[in-house]
Amino acid sequence: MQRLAPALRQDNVPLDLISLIKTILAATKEISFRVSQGHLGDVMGSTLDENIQGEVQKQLDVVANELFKDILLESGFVKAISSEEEDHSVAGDENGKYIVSFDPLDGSSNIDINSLIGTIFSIHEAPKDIAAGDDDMFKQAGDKQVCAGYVLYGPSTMLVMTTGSGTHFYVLDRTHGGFLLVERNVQVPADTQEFAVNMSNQRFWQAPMQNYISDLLAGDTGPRDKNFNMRWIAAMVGDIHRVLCRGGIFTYPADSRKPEQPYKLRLMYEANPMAFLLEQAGGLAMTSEGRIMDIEPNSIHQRVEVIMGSKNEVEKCLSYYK
Ligand code: FBP
Repeated sequence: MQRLAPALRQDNVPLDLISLIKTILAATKEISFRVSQGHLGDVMGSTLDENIQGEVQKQLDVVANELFKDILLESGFVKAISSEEEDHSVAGDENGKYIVSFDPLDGSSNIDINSLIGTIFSIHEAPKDIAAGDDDMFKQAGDKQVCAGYVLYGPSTMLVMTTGSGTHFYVLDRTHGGFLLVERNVQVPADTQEFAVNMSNQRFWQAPMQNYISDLLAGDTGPRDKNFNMRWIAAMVGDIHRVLCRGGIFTYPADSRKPEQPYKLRLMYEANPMAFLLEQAGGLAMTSEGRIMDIEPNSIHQRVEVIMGSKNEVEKCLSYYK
């Protein structure tokens, strides 16, 4: 099996980007070890602090964020980072060629139940005309990402990544400590009979999403004329990984629980990287108004509606909004 660096060179990835990717993966290997320690590692439970999203931070959120931040900022490749756990972007090397947005631990609510969690990252080139400490550097559309991926801390630790030449799967080989390529150019089936949504929010959704999901639930007794199964891992990395493996539709629709905040998932370090991975695997990644990677960000913690996965099923869902 091919190691990471030769696999990336085969995709003509620039050497400094390969070095940055290897730096990111060094942090995820450490996180993978800490996660695998569970109660033995004294990283379970919550801190007394809240992040800028108003979420109580888990100890592992903080540990993972510090690990990631330190390793990236001292690497020399990074002009600045933006994290789910940081109020603002953090300056790195003024001459750094890249900027990195990341969710150090996605699916935090799964930490204490030993369920699936992961790290999500998105890399853009650093604008030369904006200072390292300025959040405006990150206001670049998802379409300008040069690399995106996640590391899933599950029974095996998996890396799923794209640099624009397809989406590839890698597994962490604990014997020599490196990621090995296990599947190149993953393709998402265009059709599916599996959907993922937090059903408990149904009464707060807009009418088109209510109607779409009701028709899925009606199965072969309804207009879709076939039965659908539901899954919800409550960690985007886990739900999207399943979609990449066997197809499906994943959605976190707009809802009226908090009218001032209709969306849950974050554009820069959740929706955009997943969108790049899915599109490179033949899937679609949309809001009810358009393509996620066309969105011009207005803030580093901006939230968006998410409807992504198998191409034909996403198009079917969007037809309810017409
Ligand atoms: P964080 O855990 O990084 O805050 O991510 C948000 C998230 O956990 C997603 O991974 C997941 O898809 C969603 O929230 C789960 O939402 P809910 O709590 O409504 O099930």
